Amino acid sequence: MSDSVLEQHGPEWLRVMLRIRFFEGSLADLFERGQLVGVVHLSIGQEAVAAGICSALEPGDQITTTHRGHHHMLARGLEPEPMLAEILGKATGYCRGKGGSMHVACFERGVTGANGIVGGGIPMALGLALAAQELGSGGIAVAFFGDGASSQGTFHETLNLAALWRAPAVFVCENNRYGEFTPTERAIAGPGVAARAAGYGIPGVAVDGHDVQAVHAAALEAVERARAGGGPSLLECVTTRVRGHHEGEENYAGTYREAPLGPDPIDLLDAALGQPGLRARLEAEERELVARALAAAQAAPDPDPATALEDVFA
Ligand SMILES: Cc1ncc(C[n+]2csc(CCOP(=O)(O)OP(=O)(O)O)c2C)c(N)n1
Repeated sequence: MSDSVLEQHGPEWLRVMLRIRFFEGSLADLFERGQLVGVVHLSIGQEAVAAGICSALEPGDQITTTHRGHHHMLARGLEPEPMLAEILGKATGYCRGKGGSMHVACFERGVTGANGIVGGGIPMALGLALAAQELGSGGIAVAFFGDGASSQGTFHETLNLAALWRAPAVFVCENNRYGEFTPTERAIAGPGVAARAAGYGIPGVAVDGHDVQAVHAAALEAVERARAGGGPSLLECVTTRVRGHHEGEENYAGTYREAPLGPDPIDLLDAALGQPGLRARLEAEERELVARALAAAQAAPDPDPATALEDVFA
């Protein structure tokens, strides 16, 4: 990676990664205090994947994400306040409080949806890519999914069709080395997720997902290929899930982790940037932004029960 790429994107990467860290830290606190209803899956430790991929996209591109998707949405430019409102079930949330953490969507910003179904977003991204191809919009679609999802039928069916149809899509596997409580080596056959691309005759690359520069460089290549009509690629970002599978996992904590945690992606970028004072300034700004967003989201009204059947399509 050239220094100019780091200069161009580095401060924004650092900002967005800090935003994600504080945003999710506030969710962990809320959960611990019993103020967050339902299940929440955090991406702390995985911020570089979201920042590196989303900074390679254009405004008209689209993403699909998973049950663990706050980082993708924040990196795509969704605002912390309506996201927090959505997660808290408030009327001012992106989906008027009816979606919650696992179903945030914002079509205007190209976030077609989080998804509680493991592997569910992968075929959706193919549909989005085909629509872009058909309409000649010039856009591409990115599917984010976990290592666990890479053994789902949806993954294999989608890669097969995407390769056949040269769909403008990038399939990003965020390999955080666990599917719930099972380490990937006990769940995934063969030489790894990236190698699965060979079965469909498309490029498959594995990168260090803690290193935002490496993620971004690989993403740019895949995105440019897709946009230029060169078809889809598979990108495996090997990263670390620092928190449990979901918050409140205390029954299992410490019982299944075997490998040590990877490096902190924020520390890595901070060291690469080598700009004393930048991190402290951005930390203060982002901490404040998230605190304000949380206060506003908490003060927002609950949805009116009379609207319960609005926005219901099936
Ligand atoms: C089709 C389906 N099967 C099982 C589940 C239960 N489940 C929720 S998350 C999860 C693990 C997914 O692992 P991975 O794809 O690696 O994503 P990660 O949680 O590591 O981000 C499972 C099995 C589900 N939600 N959907």
